[in-house]
Amino acid sequence: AAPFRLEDYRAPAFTIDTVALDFQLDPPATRVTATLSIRANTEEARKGRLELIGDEIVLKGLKLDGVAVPASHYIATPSLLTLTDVPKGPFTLEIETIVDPAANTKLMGLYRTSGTYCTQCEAEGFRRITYFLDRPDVLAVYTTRLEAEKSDAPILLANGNPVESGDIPGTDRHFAIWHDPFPKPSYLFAMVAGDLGVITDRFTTMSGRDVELRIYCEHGKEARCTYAMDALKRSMKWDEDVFGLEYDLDIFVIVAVSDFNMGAMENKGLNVFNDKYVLADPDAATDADYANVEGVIAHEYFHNWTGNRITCRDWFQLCLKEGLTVFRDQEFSSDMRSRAVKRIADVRTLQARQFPEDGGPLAHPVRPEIYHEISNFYTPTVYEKGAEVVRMLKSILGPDDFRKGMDLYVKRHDGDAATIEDFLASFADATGVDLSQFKLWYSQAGTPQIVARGAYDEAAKSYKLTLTQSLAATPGQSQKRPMHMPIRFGLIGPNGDDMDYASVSGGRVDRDIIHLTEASQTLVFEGVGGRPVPSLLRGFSAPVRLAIDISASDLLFQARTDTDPFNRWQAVQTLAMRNLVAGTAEQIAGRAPKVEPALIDALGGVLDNDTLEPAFRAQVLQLPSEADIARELGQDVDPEAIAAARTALRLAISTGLGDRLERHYARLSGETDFHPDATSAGRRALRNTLLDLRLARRSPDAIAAALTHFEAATNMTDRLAALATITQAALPERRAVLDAFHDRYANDALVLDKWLTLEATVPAPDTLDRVKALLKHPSYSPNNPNRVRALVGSFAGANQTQFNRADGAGYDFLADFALDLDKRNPQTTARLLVSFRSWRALEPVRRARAEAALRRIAAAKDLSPDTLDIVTRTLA
Ligand code: HT7
Ligand code: ZN
Repeated sequence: AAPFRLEDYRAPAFTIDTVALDFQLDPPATRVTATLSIRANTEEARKGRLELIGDEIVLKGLKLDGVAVPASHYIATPSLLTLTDVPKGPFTLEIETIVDPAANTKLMGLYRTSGTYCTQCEAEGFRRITYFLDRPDVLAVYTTRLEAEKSDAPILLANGNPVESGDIPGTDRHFAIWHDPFPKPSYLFAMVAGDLGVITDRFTTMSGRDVELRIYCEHGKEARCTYAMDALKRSMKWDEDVFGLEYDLDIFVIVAVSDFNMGAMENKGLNVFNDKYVLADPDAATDADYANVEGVIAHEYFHNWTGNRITCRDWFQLCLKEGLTVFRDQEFSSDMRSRAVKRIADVRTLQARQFPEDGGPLAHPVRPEIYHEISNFYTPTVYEKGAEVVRMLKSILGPDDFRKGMDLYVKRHDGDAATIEDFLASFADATGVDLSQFKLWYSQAGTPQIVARGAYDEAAKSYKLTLTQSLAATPGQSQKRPMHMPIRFGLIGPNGDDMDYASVSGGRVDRDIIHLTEASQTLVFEGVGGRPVPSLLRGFSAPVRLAIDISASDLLFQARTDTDPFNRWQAVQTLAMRNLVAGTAEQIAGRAPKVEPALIDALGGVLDNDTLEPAFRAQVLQLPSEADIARELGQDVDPEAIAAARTALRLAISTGLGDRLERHYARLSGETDFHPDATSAGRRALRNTLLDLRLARRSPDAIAAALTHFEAATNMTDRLAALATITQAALPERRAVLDAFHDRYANDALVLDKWLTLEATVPAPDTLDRVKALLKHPSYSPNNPNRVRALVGSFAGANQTQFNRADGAGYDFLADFALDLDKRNPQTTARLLVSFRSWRALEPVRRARAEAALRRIAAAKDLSPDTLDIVTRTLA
């Protein structure tokens, strides 16, 4: 099929003002009646041809202004309804369709999950419910009537406010009517019907309106929803305090379901969540789970303004809502927790997920300009890099002007389907700042590289800093232009404080921001009292790779003194990465690895520094992952050599830090009460990191400590950390602990996902066979995306050595699995295959085997558009 192109955008020919939906719910045959009030917008449209999009639906009836449309006036296929003779003036179209929720394994449109009816309409699911102008710039006011058997679905929910409900006399059916007064695109439509448990609360908005809050879940899991409810109320308050944005309906409903393709969905007034982002209690959820629940609840809630009240004109503008909303949820979590630790975690995720995308065949701009299948563009680039672009905008403008721009954006575009141009114009107009060069961040794919070179002139007391930016070619983009990058910086003086300087020339510097706008710029700082250690890209102020010629001793100094905690962490990571890259080369050459003493000193200094928060110390002590090292190497990647180098360095660090690990571990032990707050979580994180480092020695006492840690754990964070340590070390004891864990949580699917992930990520040669065996395990379910991602997704995405087995068996397994799953759930299949994205960077033997597996998939008949798109682009 032909691709969609941004340049081809045309405004819709018809407007749909209101939509009345009636659902007669029945598992294999739900009857949907959609009554649309429609009017033509253009002369062309007034000629009478109307095309409405469908997907796998069956038309049962069609009336125009109450009269059945003659067969000669329309053509209906499962994917298109064409009316050839609609009136010039406004008219009403009534469309009756039949859909089969029980057979819907794609989880798009109307489907069943654990006996509950549920919808997912973003991006193109509404067309699986009824024929429609299923595009985000068609905004309508929806009224939804649901009718179902009372015993099957006692709860009937839809967008907006409840209007009416009651029994259908003489039957065992009942109904509910919901009305959403805010015009919205079809992708924000939702309904849920089922037998569910609920918790309720209330929130009073800043203007004094009372809002009812409800969270629905499977019966028996209500107590696990209280943290999500708390996070929701904090999100509502934060959006008022920080952005002045208030909730607008009388009720806000969240429903947790167990079958869901993504994390959650921001449907107006009726958010539907993957239950893993709602349910949390200390016995079943880790600290990371709590943080995720908080972040995803906030993200979906924040969409109410950035996404719903202001939506996207077309799907090319996806980052308009997603990048901005990720930025907002990251800021919220930073305010709720430790800003520094959150920033490090977010940058780690960005580098692990987005950088490889930007550096491989699937690279695309934050605002793509072409796509075949939009569901493949819910990517780390659109989401996480999109958030980085908003963060850079804030750095360039400063917080006050950023807020002015946001206020103007909301004021101007409330009720609109907007574009990136609209967004940037709001900031430019509110502040007078020219953002035309900055806009390149939305159109140029790839991760820029900045090379920094500094020289101090003792006699002149001046410091010269040359910054050079470059951006490699990416698919479809061979020429790139220099971008506007905010480089947050400091010049660290001999006592560790940032030094003052008298003046600077060679570029614009505002407070602590260098505005890098040229391909190369040399800034000269005059009146600098001594040789500085440059601290560049503080807080990771731009999503770039920074190459800087800095000595190990300066990095050690920076790790000890930098006033920017992010760059303290970065200094240690840089030291570690240099060791790991060198260590990998030694492994390949068969030489013994050498360890940089400055790294052990830096780690020890951070470990012993009680003024630093434990969560931060834990982050510093965690080495770059095997995937990070592979990315840094960029070519001829040998995952076995990388893993061996990393193991050797961990051993050297563990030995180098010696009994300090035990001492700090003991100091942190003894807490039995569980609180999910960031401070308590930080102490657990540090203790668990220390346990893991101890086990790098594989000494009998370290093994015993890990087993005791597992047995004595009073919460899931500690229990899982011990289990991960034991399994990652591939200890023979792992089978017994994994089995014990499984048996303890045999009835808890979300916890069993953790178990499946641990099984799939053991770095041992028998893991692939174990994964294959687990596909038949009763705790695994082939149609549930969480189970699939936990087992197969973790194997392919997080087990570097075993997925990338030299014999290619890991690749063959994923190919076979994908070909089978593609028949049932194309979206989940396409996402799994992203694990192949860096195949070209592998050493030749593995590269050839990965390519053969990809080609086998590409050659298969009847591939879904989703899978075909990913495989084709990966091979291009
Ligand atoms: N806006 C939501 C996107 C989403 C989605 C997209 C494609 C297929 C299934 C989906 N479920 C949810 C999620 C979000 O960013 O908030
Ligand atoms: Zn989102």
